Amino acid sequence: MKLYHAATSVCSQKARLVFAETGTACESVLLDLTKGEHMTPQYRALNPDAVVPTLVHDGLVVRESSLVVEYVDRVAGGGLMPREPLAEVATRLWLVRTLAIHEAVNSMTFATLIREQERARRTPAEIEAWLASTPNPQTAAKRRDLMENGVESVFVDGALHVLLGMLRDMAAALDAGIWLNGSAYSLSDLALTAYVDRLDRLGMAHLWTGRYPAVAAWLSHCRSRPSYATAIESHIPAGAADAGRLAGERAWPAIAARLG
Ligand SMILES: N[C@@H](CCC(=O)N[C@@H](CS)C(=O)NCC(=O)O)C(=O)O
Repeated sequence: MKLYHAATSVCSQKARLVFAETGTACESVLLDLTKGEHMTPQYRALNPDAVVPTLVHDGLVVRESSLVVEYVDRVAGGGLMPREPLAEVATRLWLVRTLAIHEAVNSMTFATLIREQERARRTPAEIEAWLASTPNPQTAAKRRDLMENGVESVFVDGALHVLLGMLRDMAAALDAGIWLNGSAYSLSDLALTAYVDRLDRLGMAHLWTGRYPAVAAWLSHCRSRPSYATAIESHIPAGAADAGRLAGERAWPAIAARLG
């Protein structure tokens, strides 16, 4: 299997987790998104929207991180997909929901960290040229709004709606055990780790601390698994952690005001 991925992208972290959890070997093709290495014609032939991750196996191209994790687990024997029908459908629902959760986490990252970084390193004209190069015009419009309005963007309100729903439903599921499907770690936990981890790294754990202590405990259980060090922590450059937390902390009062 060959995995095209990027160091700090949340969906790449999610894809790397399944390789670490199942002990599956892969050929790694690390793309630098800041240098536009995902925009080349060669990569866009595999992934027309120019996003990571993409998995290639025996000529099969698998896009969408939820499909990547399900596929790799299945090839490895399916040990992370619950067999019991209710738990299986609950897991599949989380895998589907991560499409919206990804967009929400992406909006929060753009509204804070990426907005600060891009405004510091590019002129307004360069930012517009970068946004215009985004293949999907809807994504470009969303990012333009987030770059202009930061946490005042309507996309932040939409993101908070999705994320509060995720946290509420995670806390309810965690009533039954330390993992989302009870006593066994599964693809549900794997699929959500990178998103909740990113929110914490953006200084946004206020969304659950106090209100949903089970989510905080769940995150520390996920972080204590060896897969977390391999798939997430080891790819985060020194110094990057502080930038995210500081950007999120600066934005938090305005976000809290939107929560009402
Ligand atoms: N729903 C897709 C989302 C993929 C996605 O948006 N990936 C981001 C990184 S997490 C990306 O490649 N962004 C680069 C860009 O949009 O220029 C998935 O889960 O695979």
